[in-house]
Amino acid sequence: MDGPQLPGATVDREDRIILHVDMDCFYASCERLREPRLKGTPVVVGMGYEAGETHGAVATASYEAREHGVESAQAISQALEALPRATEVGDDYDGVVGHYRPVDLDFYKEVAADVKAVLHEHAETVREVSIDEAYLDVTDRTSWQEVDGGDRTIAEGYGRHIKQQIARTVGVPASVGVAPNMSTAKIASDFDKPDGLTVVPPREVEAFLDPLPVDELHGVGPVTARELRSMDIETAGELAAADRNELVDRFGQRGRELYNRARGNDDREVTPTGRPKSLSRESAFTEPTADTEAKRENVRALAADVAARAQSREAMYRTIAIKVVTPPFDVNTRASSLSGPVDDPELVEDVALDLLAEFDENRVRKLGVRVSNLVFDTQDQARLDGFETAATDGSTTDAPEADAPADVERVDHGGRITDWIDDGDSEASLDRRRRGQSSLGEFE
Ligand code: TTP
Ligand code: MG
Repeated sequence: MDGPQLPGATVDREDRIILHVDMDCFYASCERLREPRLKGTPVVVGMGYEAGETHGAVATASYEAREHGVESAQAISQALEALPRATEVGDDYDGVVGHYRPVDLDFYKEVAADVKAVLHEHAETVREVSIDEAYLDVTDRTSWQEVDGGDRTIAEGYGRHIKQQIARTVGVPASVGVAPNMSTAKIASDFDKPDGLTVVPPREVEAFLDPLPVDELHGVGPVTARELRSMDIETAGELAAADRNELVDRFGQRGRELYNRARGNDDREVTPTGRPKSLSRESAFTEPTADTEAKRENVRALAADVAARAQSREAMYRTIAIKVVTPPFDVNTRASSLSGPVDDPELVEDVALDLLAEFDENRVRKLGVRVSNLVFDTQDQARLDGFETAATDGSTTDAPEADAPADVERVDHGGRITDWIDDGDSEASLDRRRRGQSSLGEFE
């Protein structure tokens, strides 16, 4: 939209204002909060690390430490080679030293809670994705209206204000991205780290994404990036200009998703934390199998798992669905909707097995079970926009969630170590599950 926009006015979807906040070298920034002398110095926070020891892995490093090659998931022993410990060098050492600290998650959670409090003050809807990351829908609070002769938007001022509030009241730096959709906002927050503020108004989305390497798009890991490169697709612009059918042939449903993301099309709504639209679990066979009993056994286990999770979250569901991936990557979803919400593990199993019967003859590489149209209590009915049709062939039609994992991408994430906290459904936890158990994950 080019014209002025009043805050609170009805907006087109592409005129939404989504803000993504990602704290800078978060654990290290927390350490600086209680030890201000560490400001401006190389700080390394180690998981499984103890003072004076060499074991453990780097959870995060301050940007000053990163300049010396220290990075997340590196062994502490390796980090120490690049950056000796401040306490261990002699008086005559004139090189750069690092300050090493063990992870203190309880303290970081307290700081994160203070940050989240600021975020909740500034948006009706906040989706907390991990300890240091959140999406805010601030459409009603600000506007894409241009100011300063068109140099800036009011939304930019709002983004800056939120950053400053975090810095003033909590004392830790954040990077903020503001854009009309979630995936662009996330790329924007990462664009100018640390202490960054990148604003991408609706009409600039295409130009902003165009030169970015494909790896910077959400859901593109090293494997996908390599495959895209083999198709001569290096940048988001090239992906956006690619033949969509060719991408779908190659990557299945994900091809369509990648194509859309590269064009800045992302309709996902910011859904508040703790209220998932669906709960699901999926599991891959090592080798595709046509063995009916193996498939049924798998679905029984997935159904039990999903039903138990729904119970633990006190969620009832109105729709039960399965996903069946047949070689090479054909994603079939089948769903059955009930007349009212239930909490009934047996029913989940029965319905899932019924839906599976259609695929008795098929070789299957992956199976999933999902419950959706969730109702958390009698007062609070979840949005009824999950996929609900009885047969959605070859494509999932539901709106993906904030943290919707890309299919096939599960094992395509390297380098992360595992001990961080989140709300259980976050990208971080999905990444972790992908790494630890490449055959078990969630599907949305
Ligand atoms: P990130 O936001 O990925 O990293 P960061 O905040 O340290 O740095 P950046 O400025 O690039 O955003 O992760 C947030 C915190 O999660 C991080 O401070 C430490 C923790 N973490 C781990 O414990 N293990 C990991 O492998 C990573 C990547 C992060
Ligand atoms: Mg961060």
